[in-house]
Amino acid sequence: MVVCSKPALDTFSLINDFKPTTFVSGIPVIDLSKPDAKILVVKACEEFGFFKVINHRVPIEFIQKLESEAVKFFSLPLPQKEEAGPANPFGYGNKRIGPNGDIGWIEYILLRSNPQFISERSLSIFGESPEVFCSAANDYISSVRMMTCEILELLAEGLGIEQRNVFSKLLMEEESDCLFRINHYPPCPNVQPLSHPNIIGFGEHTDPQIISVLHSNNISGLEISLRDGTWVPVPPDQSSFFINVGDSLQVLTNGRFKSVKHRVLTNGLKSRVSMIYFGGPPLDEKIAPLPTLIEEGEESLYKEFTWCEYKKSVYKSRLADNRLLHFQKLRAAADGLQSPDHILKY
Ligand code: GA4
Repeated sequence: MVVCSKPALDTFSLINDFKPTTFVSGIPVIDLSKPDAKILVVKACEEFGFFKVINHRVPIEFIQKLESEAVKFFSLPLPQKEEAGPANPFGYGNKRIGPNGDIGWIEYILLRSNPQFISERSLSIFGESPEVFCSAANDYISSVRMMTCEILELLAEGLGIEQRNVFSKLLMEEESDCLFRINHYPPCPNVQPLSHPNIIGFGEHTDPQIISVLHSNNISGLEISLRDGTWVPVPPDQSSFFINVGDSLQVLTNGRFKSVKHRVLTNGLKSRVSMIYFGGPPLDEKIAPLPTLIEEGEESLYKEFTWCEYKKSVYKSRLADNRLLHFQKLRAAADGLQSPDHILKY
């Protein structure tokens, strides 16, 4: 069982290590139209678990349409937004993230990404005219899903795996458990550089799925954690997508790819809107290191689990918990086979 790392908080999470970070733009940028993309994506997943993609072929109109629908929704009066139903886990959420006391300066819509679910929930989100939101969300999601599968196939190729769709098929199955989240980080009135510099929008965490694909408007706030624990701000770029390796891909690659820890800081003046597609496998899918990725003399670092088992433990955890710890083989932890921030920090 996963044990909560901290008692439930009624206040906003605070960042203990706040210090002004310098502008760093060393984040890998992958041009999906270039032949070296498959090599570079593997490198980025190994070094950062994170990269930005350009030339992604997701139509800009799809992005703009859905973002403007989202802005319309978030501008509604609170009681109307609440009619979308509380996010437990799907629906409209305000400040509360997940079921275990995490809180952020955020409101959001969390949905399953399949068209039928989107269509049912569009009714409660946009009661009067759900069609526009529904078609905007479905166009966006299907196009982003195609790009995600292309990236997963590049990763398989780059890793030298014969079965090109070994990862992408997990997202293509009808039973795949993919989610879609639209976050709105309103300007945070309390942020005054000297008094309260550190109220957070979305606390540090890794994503449990295989891969996450994020688009945001041009407002900063997203940060990723490097292997040495340094937080690096990700300069926003609304013409690109940002890709996160999730816990499940870390396991499938036996720790070769790193599930990236990330967080979102608040902005004192401007609203940030982000849209994230989470690529998850079917509930009964077994998650374990791919045998072709276990080199001679190497062992599997993780116990096999189904996505359903992992999800159950995820929903018992707090955002900042290291959820993979419970699925790691003891030897792996004892031998320090993984980077110390995976084993020792929690
Ligand atoms: C993090 C990634 C996705 O946003 C999410 C989140 C989920 C939720 O908001 O309901 C969780 C979080 C996320 C991991 C730990 C649990 C569950 C909130 C939380 C405290 C939708 C997901 O799949 O896991």
